[in-house]
Amino acid sequence: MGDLFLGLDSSTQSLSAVLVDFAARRVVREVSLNFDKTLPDFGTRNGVLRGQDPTVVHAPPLMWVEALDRVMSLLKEEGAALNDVRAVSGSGQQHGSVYWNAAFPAALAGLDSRKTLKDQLAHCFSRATAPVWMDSSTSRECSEIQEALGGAAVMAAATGSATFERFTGPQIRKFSKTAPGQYKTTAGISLVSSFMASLLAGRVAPIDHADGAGMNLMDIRRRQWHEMAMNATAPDLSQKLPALAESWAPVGTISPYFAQKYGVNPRAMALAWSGDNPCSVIGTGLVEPGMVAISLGTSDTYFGTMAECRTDPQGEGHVFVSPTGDYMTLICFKNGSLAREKVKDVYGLDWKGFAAALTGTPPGNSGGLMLPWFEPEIVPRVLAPRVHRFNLDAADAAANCRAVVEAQMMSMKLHSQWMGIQCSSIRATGGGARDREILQIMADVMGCPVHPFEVSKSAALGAALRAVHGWHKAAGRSLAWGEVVKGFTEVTAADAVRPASGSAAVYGPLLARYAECEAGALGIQPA
Ligand code: XUL
Repeated sequence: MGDLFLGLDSSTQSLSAVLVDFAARRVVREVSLNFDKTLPDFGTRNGVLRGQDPTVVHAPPLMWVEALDRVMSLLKEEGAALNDVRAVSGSGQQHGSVYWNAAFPAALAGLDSRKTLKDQLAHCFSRATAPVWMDSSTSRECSEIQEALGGAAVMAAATGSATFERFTGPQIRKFSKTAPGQYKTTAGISLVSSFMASLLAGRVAPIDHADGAGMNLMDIRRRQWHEMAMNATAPDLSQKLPALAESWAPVGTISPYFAQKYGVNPRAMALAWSGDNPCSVIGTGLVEPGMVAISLGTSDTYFGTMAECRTDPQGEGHVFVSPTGDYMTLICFKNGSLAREKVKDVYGLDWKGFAAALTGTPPGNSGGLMLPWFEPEIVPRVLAPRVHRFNLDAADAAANCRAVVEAQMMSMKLHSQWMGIQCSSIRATGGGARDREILQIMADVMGCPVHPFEVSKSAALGAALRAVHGWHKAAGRSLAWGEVVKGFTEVTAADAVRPASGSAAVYGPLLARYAECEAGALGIQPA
Protein backbone atom coordinates (compact mmCIF):
# COMPACT_ATOMS: atom_id res chain seq x y z
CA MET A 1 0.00 0.00 0.00
CA GLY A 2 1.24 3.50 -0.80
CA ASP A 3 0.86 6.70 1.16
CA LEU A 4 -2.54 6.86 2.81
CA PHE A 5 -4.34 9.99 4.07
CA LEU A 6 -7.20 10.00 6.53
CA GLY A 7 -10.06 12.50 6.51
CA LEU A 8 -12.67 12.57 9.26
CA ASP A 9 -15.95 14.47 9.27
CA SER A 10 -17.63 15.28 12.55
CA SER A 11 -21.02 16.38 11.24
CA THR A 12 -24.34 17.01 12.98
CA GLN A 13 -25.60 13.45 12.81
CA SER A 14 -22.52 11.29 12.35
CA LEU A 15 -18.77 10.86 12.39
CA SER A 16 -17.37 9.56 9.10
CA ALA A 17 -13.92 8.63 7.89
CA VAL A 18 -12.50 8.43 4.38
CA LEU A 19 -9.11 6.83 3.71
CA VAL A 20 -7.41 7.85 0.49
CA ASP A 21 -4.57 6.21 -1.44
CA PHE A 22 -3.17 9.30 -3.11
CA ALA A 23 -0.81 7.66 -5.62
CA ALA A 24 -3.61 5.39 -6.84
CA ARG A 25 -6.09 8.33 -6.71
CA ARG A 26 -8.57 6.13 -4.92
CA VAL A 27 -10.76 6.16 -1.83
CA VAL A 28 -9.81 2.85 -0.21
CA ARG A 29 -12.16 2.88 2.78
CA GLU A 30 -15.22 4.77 4.02
CA VAL A 31 -16.87 4.23 7.39
CA SER A 32 -19.58 6.17 9.16
CA LEU A 33 -21.15 6.06 12.57
CA ASN A 34 -24.53 7.55 13.35
CA PHE A 35 -24.66 9.22 16.78
CA ASP A 36 -28.29 8.42 17.66
CA LYS A 37 -27.98 4.76 16.73
CA THR A 38 -24.49 3.97 17.96
CA LEU A 39 -24.36 6.12 21.08
CA PRO A 40 -27.98 6.14 22.34
CA ASP A 41 -26.92 6.87 25.94
CA PHE A 42 -26.33 10.51 25.03
CA GLY A 43 -30.03 10.84 24.20
CA THR A 44 -29.63 12.83 20.96
CA ARG A 45 -32.16 12.98 18.13
CA ASN A 46 -30.61 13.65 14.76
CA GLY A 47 -27.38 14.27 16.66
CA VAL A 48 -28.69 17.09 18.86
CA LEU A 49 -30.38 17.78 22.20
CA ARG A 50 -33.40 20.03 22.45
CA GLY A 51 -35.34 21.40 25.42
CA GLN A 52 -38.49 23.45 25.87
CA ASP A 53 -37.21 26.40 23.84
CA PRO A 54 -37.15 25.42 20.13
CA THR A 55 -34.39 27.94 19.42
CA VAL A 56 -31.92 26.20 21.74
CA VAL A 57 -30.03 23.32 20.10
CA HIS A 58 -26.96 21.74 21.71
CA ALA A 59 -24.92 18.52 21.52
CA PRO A 60 -22.73 16.77 24.10
CA PRO A 61 -19.04 17.07 23.13
CA LEU A 62 -18.31 13.87 25.04
CA MET A 63 -20.41 12.05 22.43
CA TRP A 64 -18.05 13.29 19.70
CA VAL A 65 -15.13 12.15 21.86
CA GLU A 66 -16.54 8.63 22.19
CA ALA A 67 -17.41 8.56 18.49
CA LEU A 68 -13.76 9.13 17.62
CA ASP A 69 -12.73 6.01 19.58
CA ARG A 70 -15.53 4.05 17.89
CA VAL A 71 -14.65 5.13 14.35
CA MET A 72 -10.97 4.39 14.84
CA SER A 73 -11.79 0.95 16.17
CA LEU A 74 -14.15 0.36 13.21
CA LEU A 75 -11.30 1.18 10.82
CA LYS A 76 -9.00 -1.16 12.70
CA GLU A 77 -11.57 -3.99 12.72
CA GLU A 78 -12.06 -3.60 8.98
CA GLY A 79 -8.34 -4.07 8.48
CA ALA A 80 -7.60 -0.56 7.18
CA ALA A 81 -3.83 -0.12 6.72
CA LEU A 82 -3.57 2.57 9.39
CA ASN A 83 0.17 2.09 9.67
CA ASP A 84 0.50 3.58 6.17
CA VAL A 85 -1.28 6.79 7.12
CA ARG A 86 1.00 9.78 6.49
CA ALA A 87 -1.34 12.55 7.62
CA VAL A 88 -4.77 13.06 9.15
CA SER A 89 -7.09 16.02 8.88
CA GLY A 90 -10.77 16.60 9.40
CA SER A 91 -13.92 18.55 8.93
CA GLY A 92 -16.41 19.69 11.56
CA GLN A 93 -19.92 21.10 11.56
CA GLN A 94 -19.33 24.85 11.58
CA HIS A 95 -19.88 27.42 14.35
CA GLY A 96 -20.46 25.00 17.29
CA SER A 97 -18.32 25.78 20.34
CA VAL A 98 -16.75 23.55 23.00
CA TYR A 99 -15.91 25.07 26.39
CA TRP A 100 -13.06 23.38 28.27
CA ASN A 101 -11.41 24.00 31.63
CA ALA A 102 -7.78 24.18 32.71
CA ALA A 103 -7.51 20.36 32.99
CA PHE A 104 -7.92 19.80 29.23
CA PRO A 105 -4.38 20.43 27.92
CA ALA A 106 -2.75 18.11 30.49
CA ALA A 107 -5.39 15.41 29.95
CA LEU A 108 -4.69 15.52 26.21
CA ALA A 109 -0.95 15.31 26.72
CA GLY A 110 -1.25 12.32 29.04
CA LEU A 111 -3.77 10.14 27.17
CA ASP A 112 -3.39 6.49 28.15
CA SER A 113 -4.21 3.96 25.42
CA ARG A 114 -5.45 1.39 27.98
CA LYS A 115 -8.36 3.66 28.85
CA THR A 116 -11.03 5.30 26.71
CA LEU A 117 -10.94 8.91 25.52
CA LYS A 118 -14.30 9.49 27.14
CA ASP A 119 -13.17 8.35 30.61
CA GLN A 120 -10.04 10.46 30.42
CA LEU A 121 -11.68 13.66 29.18
CA ALA A 122 -15.04 13.66 31.00
CA HIS A 123 -13.78 16.10 33.64
CA CYS A 124 -12.40 18.61 31.15
CA PHE A 125 -15.52 20.60 30.24
CA SER A 126 -16.67 23.86 31.82
CA ARG A 127 -19.96 23.47 29.94
CA ALA A 128 -21.46 20.00 29.48
CA THR A 129 -23.05 20.73 26.12
CA ALA A 130 -21.96 22.64 23.04
CA PRO A 131 -24.33 24.99 21.23
CA VAL A 132 -24.36 23.93 17.57
CA TRP A 133 -25.15 25.64 14.26
CA MET A 134 -28.87 24.87 14.58
CA ASP A 135 -29.14 27.04 17.69
CA SER A 136 -30.90 30.34 17.02
CA SER A 137 -31.30 31.62 20.58
CA THR A 138 -28.90 34.57 20.44
CA SER A 139 -30.78 37.34 18.60
CA ARG A 140 -30.26 39.76 21.46
CA GLU A 141 -26.52 39.10 21.56
CA CYS A 142 -26.32 39.51 17.78
CA SER A 143 -27.81 43.01 18.07
CA GLU A 144 -25.61 43.92 21.03
CA ILE A 145 -22.37 42.92 19.29
CA GLN A 146 -23.41 44.44 15.99
CA GLU A 147 -24.39 47.74 17.58
CA ALA A 148 -21.07 47.97 19.39
CA LEU A 149 -19.23 47.59 16.08
CA GLY A 150 -21.39 50.01 14.11
CA GLY A 151 -24.08 47.97 12.36
CA ALA A 152 -24.54 44.99 10.06
CA ALA A 153 -22.62 46.37 7.10
CA VAL A 154 -19.59 47.20 9.27
CA MET A 155 -19.72 43.77 10.87
CA ALA A 156 -19.92 42.02 7.49
CA ALA A 157 -17.05 44.05 6.09
CA ALA A 158 -14.94 43.35 9.19
CA THR A 159 -15.63 39.62 9.75
CA GLY A 160 -17.14 38.43 6.44
CA SER A 161 -20.69 38.15 7.81
CA ALA A 162 -23.26 40.20 9.66
CA THR A 163 -23.92 38.70 13.10
CA PHE A 164 -25.84 35.43 12.95
CA GLU A 165 -27.47 33.56 15.82
CA ARG A 166 -25.51 30.37 15.18
CA PHE A 167 -22.12 32.09 14.84
CA THR A 168 -19.72 31.46 17.69
CA GLY A 169 -19.29 35.04 18.94
CA PRO A 170 -22.97 35.62 19.79
CA GLN A 171 -23.08 32.13 21.33
CA ILE A 172 -20.08 32.90 23.54
CA ARG A 173 -21.64 36.20 24.56
CA LYS A 174 -24.86 34.48 25.64
CA PHE A 175 -22.91 31.94 27.71
CA SER A 176 -20.81 34.65 29.40
CA LYS A 177 -23.99 36.56 30.29
CA THR A 178 -26.15 33.65 31.45
CA ALA A 179 -23.48 31.55 33.18
CA PRO A 180 -20.72 33.98 34.23
CA GLY A 181 -19.29 31.52 36.79
CA GLN A 182 -18.90 28.74 34.25
CA TYR A 183 -17.56 31.21 31.71
CA LYS A 184 -14.92 32.21 34.23
CA THR A 185 -13.76 28.62 34.70
CA THR A 186 -13.51 28.24 30.91
CA ALA A 187 -9.83 28.11 30.06
CA GLY A 188 -10.37 27.79 26.32
CA ILE A 189 -13.02 27.67 23.61
CA SER A 190 -12.64 25.46 20.58
CA LEU A 191 -14.75 25.01 17.48
CA VAL A 192 -15.97 21.46 16.76
CA SER A 193 -13.22 21.25 14.15
CA SER A 194 -10.35 22.42 16.34
CA PHE A 195 -11.65 20.41 19.31
CA MET A 196 -11.52 17.17 17.32
CA ALA A 197 -8.10 18.12 15.91
CA SER A 198 -6.89 18.56 19.51
CA LEU A 199 -7.89 14.98 20.39
CA LEU A 200 -5.89 13.57 17.48
CA ALA A 201 -2.83 15.71 18.10
CA GLY A 202 -2.90 15.35 21.90
CA ARG A 203 -2.59 19.12 22.29
CA VAL A 204 -4.84 22.15 21.88
CA ALA A 205 -5.14 22.77 18.14
CA PRO A 206 -5.42 26.19 16.48
CA ILE A 207 -8.58 27.31 14.70
CA ASP A 208 -8.01 27.43 10.95
CA HIS A 209 -8.80 30.62 9.01
CA ALA A 210 -11.65 29.03 7.09
CA ASP A 211 -13.65 27.84 10.11
CA GLY A 212 -12.52 30.89 12.11
CA ALA A 213 -14.38 33.04 9.59
CA GLY A 214 -17.66 31.57 10.88
CA MET A 215 -17.32 33.13 14.33
CA ASN A 216 -17.98 36.87 13.87
CA LEU A 217 -14.63 37.23 15.64
CA MET A 218 -11.96 37.10 12.92
CA ASP A 219 -10.80 39.99 10.78
CA ILE A 220 -11.60 38.45 7.37
CA ARG A 221 -8.92 40.36 5.48
CA ARG A 222 -6.06 40.31 7.99
CA ARG A 223 -6.93 36.82 9.25
CA GLN A 224 -6.34 37.76 12.89
CA TRP A 225 -8.69 37.94 15.87
CA HIS A 226 -10.65 41.18 15.59
CA GLU A 227 -9.93 43.22 18.71
CA MET A 228 -13.17 45.22 18.72
CA ALA A 229 -15.32 42.17 17.98
CA MET A 230 -13.69 40.25 20.85
CA ASN A 231 -14.23 43.15 23.24
CA ALA A 232 -17.86 43.49 22.17
CA THR A 233 -18.43 39.76 22.69
CA ALA A 234 -17.24 38.73 26.17
CA PRO A 235 -14.73 39.63 28.91
CA ASP A 236 -11.20 38.29 28.62
CA LEU A 237 -12.07 36.51 25.41
CA SER A 238 -8.64 37.02 23.87
CA GLN A 239 -7.21 34.79 26.61
CA LYS A 240 -9.65 31.98 25.88
CA LEU A 241 -9.41 31.78 22.09
CA PRO A 242 -6.74 29.47 20.65
CA ALA A 243 -4.35 30.73 17.98
CA LEU A 244 -5.49 31.09 14.38
CA ALA A 245 -3.63 29.21 11.68
CA GLU A 246 -3.64 28.51 7.97
CA SER A 247 -5.84 25.54 7.02
CA TRP A 248 -2.79 23.46 6.13
CA ALA A 249 -0.96 24.05 9.43
CA PRO A 250 0.49 20.93 11.10
CA VAL A 251 -0.58 20.66 14.76
CA GLY A 252 1.97 17.99 15.54
CA THR A 253 2.47 14.25 15.26
CA ILE A 254 -0.53 12.07 16.01
CA SER A 255 -0.99 11.38 19.73
CA PRO A 256 0.68 8.10 20.80
CA TYR A 257 -2.79 7.10 22.07
CA PHE A 258 -3.94 6.40 18.49
CA ALA A 259 -0.69 4.75 17.46
CA GLN A 260 -0.72 2.34 20.41
CA LYS A 261 -4.43 1.61 20.44
CA TYR A 262 -5.31 1.44 16.75
CA GLY A 263 -1.97 0.94 15.03
CA VAL A 264 -1.92 4.35 13.33
CA ASN A 265 1.54 5.18 11.97
CA PRO A 266 3.21 6.85 14.98
CA ARG A 267 4.84 9.41 12.65
CA ALA A 268 1.54 10.42 11.01
CA MET A 269 1.08 14.17 10.90
CA ALA A 270 -1.98 15.64 12.62
CA LEU A 271 -3.11 18.72 10.70
CA ALA A 272 -5.53 21.50 11.57
CA TRP A 273 -9.16 20.64 10.86
CA SER A 274 -11.56 22.95 9.06
CA GLY A 275 -15.31 23.50 8.70
CA ASP A 276 -17.45 21.07 6.76
CA ASN A 277 -18.39 23.56 4.07
CA PRO A 278 -14.79 24.71 3.50
CA CYS A 279 -13.76 21.04 3.30
CA SER A 280 -16.55 20.37 0.80
CA VAL A 281 -15.09 23.09 -1.42
CA ILE A 282 -12.06 20.82 -1.80
CA GLY A 283 -14.04 17.55 -1.80
CA THR A 284 -16.18 18.75 -4.69
CA GLY A 285 -13.16 20.08 -6.59
CA LEU A 286 -14.14 23.78 -6.49
CA VAL A 287 -10.55 24.90 -6.76
CA GLU A 288 -11.14 27.50 -9.49
CA PRO A 289 -12.96 30.78 -8.80
CA GLY A 290 -16.53 30.81 -10.13
CA MET A 291 -17.28 27.13 -9.53
CA VAL A 292 -20.47 26.38 -7.56
CA ALA A 293 -21.69 23.43 -5.51
CA ILE A 294 -24.87 22.69 -3.63
CA SER A 295 -24.81 20.35 -0.67
CA LEU A 296 -28.10 18.73 0.29
CA GLY A 297 -27.41 17.71 3.88
CA THR A 298 -29.10 18.38 7.20
CA SER A 299 -28.90 21.99 6.05
CA ASP A 300 -28.75 22.83 2.35
CA THR A 301 -25.79 24.98 1.46
CA TYR A 302 -24.88 26.85 -1.71
CA PHE A 303 -21.21 27.67 -2.01
CA GLY A 304 -18.49 28.64 -4.40
CA THR A 305 -14.96 29.95 -4.58
CA MET A 306 -14.15 33.59 -5.11
CA ALA A 307 -10.83 35.27 -5.83
CA GLU A 308 -11.57 38.51 -3.99
CA CYS A 309 -13.41 39.24 -0.78
CA ARG A 310 -16.91 40.51 -1.73
CA THR A 311 -19.53 40.61 1.06
CA ASP A 312 -23.34 40.37 0.78
CA PRO A 313 -25.01 43.82 1.02
CA GLN A 314 -28.23 42.14 2.27
CA GLY A 315 -26.20 40.53 5.06
CA GLU A 316 -27.66 37.06 4.36
CA GLY A 317 -24.69 35.27 2.88
CA HIS A 318 -21.20 34.73 4.21
CA VAL A 319 -17.65 35.09 3.06
CA PHE A 320 -15.20 32.65 4.56
CA VAL A 321 -11.55 32.02 3.85
CA SER A 322 -11.26 28.94 1.63
CA PRO A 323 -8.89 26.11 2.64
CA THR A 324 -6.97 26.98 -0.54
CA GLY A 325 -6.19 30.39 0.98
CA ASP A 326 -8.62 32.19 -1.41
CA TYR A 327 -12.14 33.17 -0.37
CA MET A 328 -15.38 31.26 -0.56
CA THR A 329 -19.00 32.29 -0.35
CA LEU A 330 -21.67 30.36 1.46
CA ILE A 331 -25.37 30.60 2.03
CA CYS A 332 -26.89 28.21 4.51
CA PHE A 333 -30.57 27.20 4.46
CA LYS A 334 -31.59 25.45 7.63
CA ASN A 335 -34.72 23.76 6.28
CA GLY A 336 -32.81 21.28 4.14
CA SER A 337 -33.10 17.51 4.41
CA LEU A 338 -35.00 17.79 7.70
CA ALA A 339 -37.76 19.69 5.86
CA ARG A 340 -37.85 17.16 3.01
CA GLU A 341 -38.00 14.40 5.59
CA LYS A 342 -40.81 16.14 7.50
CA VAL A 343 -42.97 16.31 4.35
CA LYS A 344 -42.16 12.68 3.48
CA ASP A 345 -43.14 11.53 6.99
CA VAL A 346 -46.28 13.63 7.27
CA TYR A 347 -47.68 11.89 4.19
CA GLY A 348 -46.49 8.45 5.33
CA LEU A 349 -44.12 8.02 2.37
CA ASP A 350 -40.68 6.45 2.04
CA TRP A 351 -37.99 8.05 -0.16
CA LYS A 352 -39.16 5.99 -3.14
CA GLY A 353 -42.65 7.33 -2.67
CA PHE A 354 -41.27 10.86 -2.30
CA ALA A 355 -39.33 10.51 -5.58
CA ALA A 356 -42.43 9.09 -7.32
CA ALA A 357 -44.39 12.14 -6.15
CA LEU A 358 -41.79 14.39 -7.80
CA THR A 359 -41.99 12.58 -11.13
CA GLY A 360 -45.77 12.40 -10.97
CA THR A 361 -46.26 16.16 -10.65
CA PRO A 362 -45.60 18.84 -13.31
CA PRO A 363 -42.73 21.37 -13.13
CA GLY A 364 -44.16 24.51 -11.56
CA ASN A 365 -46.60 22.40 -9.50
CA SER A 366 -49.61 23.98 -11.28
CA GLY A 367 -48.79 27.19 -9.40
CA GLY A 368 -48.77 25.60 -5.92
CA LEU A 369 -46.09 27.11 -3.66
CA MET A 370 -44.79 26.43 -0.17
CA LEU A 371 -42.51 28.37 2.18
CA PRO A 372 -41.10 25.37 4.08
CA TRP A 373 -40.08 27.01 7.34
CA PHE A 374 -40.53 23.98 9.59
CA GLU A 375 -37.60 25.19 11.71
CA PRO A 376 -36.44 28.76 12.29
CA GLU A 377 -34.82 29.67 8.96
CA ILE A 378 -31.42 31.31 8.44
CA VAL A 379 -32.00 32.61 4.88
CA PRO A 380 -34.26 34.48 4.80
CA ARG A 381 -34.14 35.12 8.53
CA VAL A 382 -37.26 33.60 10.13
CA LEU A 383 -37.25 33.16 13.89
CA ALA A 384 -40.84 32.00 14.38
CA PRO A 385 -41.15 28.88 12.23
CA ARG A 386 -44.28 28.43 10.12
CA VAL A 387 -45.10 26.60 6.89
CA HIS A 388 -46.98 28.77 4.38
CA ARG A 389 -48.95 27.34 1.46
CA PHE A 390 -50.17 29.27 -1.57
CA ASN A 391 -52.58 27.69 -4.03
CA LEU A 392 -51.53 24.37 -2.48
CA ASP A 393 -53.89 21.87 -0.84
CA ALA A 394 -52.31 20.53 2.38
CA ALA A 395 -54.08 17.20 1.73
CA ASP A 396 -52.35 16.70 -1.64
CA ALA A 397 -49.28 14.60 -0.75
CA ALA A 398 -47.61 14.64 -4.17
CA ALA A 399 -48.01 18.39 -4.68
CA ASN A 400 -46.55 19.06 -1.23
CA CYS A 401 -43.49 16.90 -1.97
CA ARG A 402 -42.84 18.89 -5.14
CA ALA A 403 -43.58 22.16 -3.37
CA VAL A 404 -40.93 21.65 -0.68
CA VAL A 405 -38.19 20.85 -3.21
CA GLU A 406 -39.16 23.61 -5.65
CA ALA A 407 -39.21 26.11 -2.78
CA GLN A 408 -35.74 25.08 -1.63
CA MET A 409 -34.30 25.47 -5.13
CA MET A 410 -36.04 28.79 -5.80
CA SER A 411 -34.89 30.15 -2.49
CA MET A 412 -31.29 29.22 -3.36
CA LYS A 413 -31.59 30.88 -6.75
CA LEU A 414 -33.12 34.03 -5.28
CA HIS A 415 -30.74 34.45 -2.37
CA SER A 416 -27.52 33.69 -4.26
CA GLN A 417 -27.86 36.50 -6.77
CA TRP A 418 -25.55 38.82 -4.76
CA MET A 419 -22.57 36.55 -5.43
CA GLY A 420 -22.67 37.61 -9.06
CA ILE A 421 -21.51 34.12 -10.05
CA GLN A 422 -22.87 33.08 -13.43
CA CYS A 423 -22.93 29.34 -12.89
CA SER A 424 -22.70 27.21 -15.97
CA SER A 425 -22.83 23.95 -14.04
CA ILE A 426 -23.44 22.87 -10.46
CA ARG A 427 -21.91 20.04 -8.48
CA ALA A 428 -24.45 18.43 -6.15
CA THR A 429 -23.38 16.59 -3.05
CA GLY A 430 -24.75 15.39 0.31
CA GLY A 431 -27.34 12.69 1.03
CA GLY A 432 -30.15 14.39 -0.95
CA ALA A 433 -28.01 14.46 -4.10
CA ARG A 434 -28.46 10.70 -4.54
CA ASP A 435 -32.00 11.39 -5.64
CA ARG A 436 -32.09 12.21 -9.38
CA GLU A 437 -35.66 13.49 -9.12
CA ILE A 438 -34.48 16.17 -6.69
CA LEU A 439 -31.55 17.02 -8.96
CA GLN A 440 -33.91 17.35 -11.93
CA ILE A 441 -35.79 20.09 -10.09
CA MET A 442 -32.47 21.69 -9.19
CA ALA A 443 -31.40 21.73 -12.87
CA ASP A 444 -34.80 23.05 -13.99
CA VAL A 445 -34.90 25.88 -11.46
CA MET A 446 -31.22 26.86 -11.73
CA GLY A 447 -31.25 26.56 -15.52
CA CYS A 448 -27.95 24.70 -15.86
CA PRO A 449 -26.67 21.10 -15.79
CA VAL A 450 -26.23 19.50 -12.37
CA HIS A 451 -23.48 16.95 -11.77
CA PRO A 452 -24.17 14.48 -8.98
CA PHE A 453 -21.18 13.45 -6.93
CA GLU A 454 -20.30 9.82 -6.49
CA VAL A 455 -18.83 10.42 -3.07
CA SER A 456 -21.62 11.73 -0.88
CA LYS A 457 -19.06 12.37 1.83
CA SER A 458 -17.51 15.38 0.16
CA ALA A 459 -16.50 16.96 3.49
CA ALA A 460 -14.56 13.89 4.66
CA LEU A 461 -12.97 13.49 1.22
CA GLY A 462 -12.05 17.18 1.26
CA ALA A 463 -10.44 16.69 4.67
CA ALA A 464 -8.38 13.74 3.39
CA LEU A 465 -7.26 15.78 0.37
CA ARG A 466 -6.34 18.67 2.65
CA ALA A 467 -4.17 16.19 4.54
CA VAL A 468 -2.46 15.30 1.23
CA HIS A 469 -1.82 18.97 0.51
CA GLY A 470 -0.63 19.81 4.04
CA TRP A 471 1.70 16.82 4.21
CA HIS A 472 3.39 17.69 0.91
CA LYS A 473 3.60 21.36 1.86
CA ALA A 474 5.23 20.55 5.21
CA ALA A 475 7.86 18.57 3.31
CA GLY A 476 8.56 21.57 1.09
CA ARG A 477 6.71 20.18 -1.97
CA SER A 478 3.87 22.52 -2.86
CA LEU A 479 1.23 20.63 -4.83
CA ALA A 480 -1.15 22.78 -6.91
CA TRP A 481 -4.76 22.28 -5.80
CA GLY A 482 -5.73 21.08 -9.27
CA GLU A 483 -3.16 18.33 -8.82
CA VAL A 484 -4.45 17.46 -5.32
CA VAL A 485 -8.07 16.90 -6.40
CA LYS A 486 -7.21 15.26 -9.75
CA GLY A 487 -8.74 11.81 -10.08
CA PHE A 488 -11.11 12.38 -7.15
CA THR A 489 -13.48 15.13 -8.14
CA GLU A 490 -13.91 15.06 -11.93
CA VAL A 491 -17.42 15.00 -13.27
CA THR A 492 -18.47 13.38 -16.52
CA ALA A 493 -20.89 15.00 -18.93
CA ALA A 494 -22.78 11.70 -19.19
CA ASP A 495 -23.84 11.86 -15.53
CA ALA A 496 -25.24 15.36 -15.79
CA VAL A 497 -28.89 16.06 -15.09
CA ARG A 498 -29.92 18.71 -17.63
CA PRO A 499 -32.76 21.24 -17.48
CA ALA A 500 -35.88 19.92 -19.19
CA SER A 501 -36.96 21.88 -22.23
CA GLY A 502 -39.47 24.56 -21.33
CA SER A 503 -38.36 24.75 -17.70
CA ALA A 504 -37.05 28.33 -18.05
CA ALA A 505 -40.51 29.47 -19.19
CA VAL A 506 -42.08 27.84 -16.11
CA TYR A 507 -39.60 28.87 -13.42
CA GLY A 508 -38.92 32.46 -14.58
CA PRO A 509 -42.42 33.68 -13.64
CA LEU A 510 -42.73 31.25 -10.72
CA LEU A 511 -39.55 32.63 -9.14
CA ALA A 512 -41.00 36.15 -9.30
CA ARG A 513 -44.17 34.84 -7.64
CA TYR A 514 -42.11 32.99 -5.02
CA ALA A 515 -40.21 36.20 -4.21
CA GLU A 516 -43.54 38.03 -3.76
CA CYS A 517 -44.92 35.31 -1.46
CA GLU A 518 -41.73 35.31 0.58
CA ALA A 519 -41.70 39.09 0.94
CA GLY A 520 -45.37 38.99 1.95
CA ALA A 521 -44.77 36.32 4.59
CA LEU A 522 -41.83 38.30 5.96
CA GLY A 523 -43.91 41.46 6.05
CA ILE A 524 -41.65 43.26 3.56
CA GLN A 525 -43.43 45.90 1.45
CA PRO A 526 -42.55 45.88 -2.26
CA ALA A 527 -40.12 48.71 -3.15
C1 XUL B 1 -22.88 26.71 7.65
C2 XUL B 1 -23.71 25.96 8.63
C3 XUL B 1 -24.01 24.52 8.36
C4 XUL B 1 -23.14 23.63 9.18
C5 XUL B 1 -23.61 22.19 8.97
O1 XUL B 1 -22.76 28.05 7.94
O2 XUL B 1 -24.14 26.47 9.63
O3 XUL B 1 -23.88 24.21 7.01
O4 XUL B 1 -21.78 23.80 8.86
O5 XUL B 1 -22.74 21.28 9.52
